[in-house]
Amino acid sequence: MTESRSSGAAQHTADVVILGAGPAGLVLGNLLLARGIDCVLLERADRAHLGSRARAGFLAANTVRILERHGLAEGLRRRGREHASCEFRTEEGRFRLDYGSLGLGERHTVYPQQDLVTDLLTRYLADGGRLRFGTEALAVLDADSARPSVTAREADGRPVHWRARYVAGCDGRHGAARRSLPPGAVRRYHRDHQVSWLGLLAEAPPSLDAVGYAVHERGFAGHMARTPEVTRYYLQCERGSSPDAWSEERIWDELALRMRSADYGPLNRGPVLQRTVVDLESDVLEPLRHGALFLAGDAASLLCPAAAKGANLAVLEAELLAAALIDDLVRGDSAGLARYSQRCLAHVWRAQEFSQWMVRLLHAACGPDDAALFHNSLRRSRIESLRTSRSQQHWFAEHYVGV
Ligand code: RFL
Repeated sequence: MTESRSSGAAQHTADVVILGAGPAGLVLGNLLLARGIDCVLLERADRAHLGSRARAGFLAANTVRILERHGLAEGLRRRGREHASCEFRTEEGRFRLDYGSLGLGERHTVYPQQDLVTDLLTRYLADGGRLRFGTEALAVLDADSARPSVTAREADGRPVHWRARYVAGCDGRHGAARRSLPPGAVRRYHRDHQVSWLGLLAEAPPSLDAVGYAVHERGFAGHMARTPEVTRYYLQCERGSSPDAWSEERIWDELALRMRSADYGPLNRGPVLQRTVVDLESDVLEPLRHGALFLAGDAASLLCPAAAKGANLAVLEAELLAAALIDDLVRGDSAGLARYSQRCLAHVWRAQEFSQWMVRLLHAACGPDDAALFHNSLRRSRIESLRTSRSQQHWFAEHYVGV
């Protein structure tokens, strides 16, 4: 590593410059650091923000295995809780699916993403990892050359220039890695599901010991435990709705109605800590590489939250990228880097397929037209298959908890 200053911008070097300290960037950083690779993480946010950004919560069994394999699972083993059941509530009634005892017999571990990020961050810094908080990457330059670099702005506004051998774009869907891809270098497949959710985090204990999926003529409602005190809820809402248009009273009344509390028991109410509107969209970039720039996590592929796959794919891709970079930088073997994109894309498309299936399962189409009636009949038929067909339940279990 060298550090110097010329033409106003501080100049630094690292073998691997990682953009973004979310699950993808932090897993990658920890694995590279453990093998003595010279790397640095550039993160736009400050540390407090990272430790409080509530997003995912359901970790697949394979994600837990990856974290355990690298000694990064201590926090989730201590504080995470196993989860293996979901409940569907529809106009026809309700049923439980104990997916943990079907398919591959695997379970989720419920562990809030901000706690995982905090654990990974603490470990990386304790092991002496370099991380620049408050540093926004602006562009990746010369990615198709042997000497790529990153321009960035530090917390105090000063410009900085990082030269690297490889750049890992782990900075999400709106990050600098995606923005820096030249036209035509990578193809983007995009799908807008034409559905929006109001994502809520409530300081209220979970109301059922299962993930709850309610399909209702007024729209989807979802219930997901986060901790014994906090629950995530979703309410399908109009595209373009403002989160502020939803008072706490309206939120709880609408949740109670769609979750059919009158039939199946009341919800535990409490203050709503966070509300955001999420438009359900998916995309995949192909390939996940442009020269020396590699993409992982949401920067590589956006999964709509209907099937809770995004953070899990981020961890899987980070492990694959770390192994490939280590092979190259330690042993001079670049075969893993050459295969990286193809290996990830096989997982990405399977996850996209299941997410898409979930989107269609959970949302009723509105309107009296033929297309809406057709969609709703198919949806009812799918739910009925899930309720009655053993092989369908096994298929669901395998895809729901797998990555
Ligand atoms: P992240 O977590 O977005 O981290 C990217 C990091 O990059 C930083 N950054 C930059 N840093 C420097 N320069 C720039 N120019 C930068 N631009 C951005 C950001 O500050 C941030 O720290 O991406 P990563 O690591 O790829 O991880 C992806 C996951 O966060 C995401 O897929 C999941 O949260 C998706 N997701 C869920 N996934 C699951 O597996 N299970 C779930 O239960 C689940 N629930 C959810 C979710 C996503 C949600 N939202 C955000 C729609 C629930 C919700 C509400």
